Amino acid sequence: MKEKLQNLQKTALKEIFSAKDLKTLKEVAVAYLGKKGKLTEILHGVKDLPAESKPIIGKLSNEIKVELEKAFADKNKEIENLEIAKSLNEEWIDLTASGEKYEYGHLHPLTKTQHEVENIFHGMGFMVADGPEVECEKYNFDDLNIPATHPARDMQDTFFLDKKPDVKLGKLVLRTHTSPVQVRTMLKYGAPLKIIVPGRVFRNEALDACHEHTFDQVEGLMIDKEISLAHLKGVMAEFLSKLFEKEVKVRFRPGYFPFVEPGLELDMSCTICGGVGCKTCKHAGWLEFMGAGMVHPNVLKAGGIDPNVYQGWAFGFGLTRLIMMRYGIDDIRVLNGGDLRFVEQF
Ligand code: FA5
Repeated sequence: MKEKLQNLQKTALKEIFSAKDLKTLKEVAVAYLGKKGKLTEILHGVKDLPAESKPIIGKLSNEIKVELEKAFADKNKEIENLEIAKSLNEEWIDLTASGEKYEYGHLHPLTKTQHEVENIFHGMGFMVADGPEVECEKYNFDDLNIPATHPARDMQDTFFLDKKPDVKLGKLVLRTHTSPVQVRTMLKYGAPLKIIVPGRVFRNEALDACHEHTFDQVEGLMIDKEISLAHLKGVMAEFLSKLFEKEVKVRFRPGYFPFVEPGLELDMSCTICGGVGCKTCKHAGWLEFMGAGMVHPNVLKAGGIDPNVYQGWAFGFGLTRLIMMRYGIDDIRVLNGGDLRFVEQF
């Protein structure tokens, strides 16, 4: 009997130590210490043993019972701790981690470049002026010396608003360029004047990769005493070199705009090849950049400035085309197309 008890003790301890989870451990406990457990049955049978072995077996059985109960309790704690550690490991939170990244919106490349353009001109003492997108014929055309016969005043080129024309201001139009802000600011501030005017303009265009009906321009105007085209050349070379972060040269070619005299086209040296000639500049070394010229005396007069005292120059370039050149965009329509896959690249 003693031997049987000792074997039971050995196997019970072995099973307790090798239990991997609480369920198995509980099954082992029931098998030995439960109501019908192996040790319980022996304990119940002690009373029927011969008198001489009763105290010995009774004592031994009780000792084994206490030992097994302690072993169960210890193992139970060990398994519980292991399970807690395991779940902590699985649910572990790194409070120092930087967290989930949120997608923030950002400025459109057009707006970003507009801000850069404004900053550079600000640095050269230019004020940023603004004007209405719904303009009247007087400022968009008449005051700019654009005659009634000019093709821009044709329904096919300009969006006219379906409103009764004003006797003095004429019909309402979506401004076709930023130039109407020239006379508006001359009337408001007088001379001397140094402004740029970034803004949206509209033309009833046949659309293609280079032509939009809605695009952005930047107007420039400098009026003072003894102002010449040399100032324009200096300002534009400085502006373009700052924007492209490399030396950019400029050159003039004759051009015609009714509101300047003489009128000119300004080319910039190709920013890709530096003027040597490449595919982008069609091997010319130069890229067409903008229209400009000395402000026509009639425009100065319309702005209330005496052309015998003051003179100046004006320019207008396409901000949208500048951005295409800057980022190598080959179709203007993607800029205002609203496709996030395009915008997210910037
Ligand atoms: C003008 O609009 C004149 N107001 C510029 C000017 C101002 C000349 C002051 C002299 C003195 P032009 O029509 O060429 O000029 O347009 C100027 C620029 O706008 C062009 O060089 C081009 O870059 C851009 N542009 C013209 N039409 C479109 C269009 N449909 N889509 C995108 N950009 C255009």
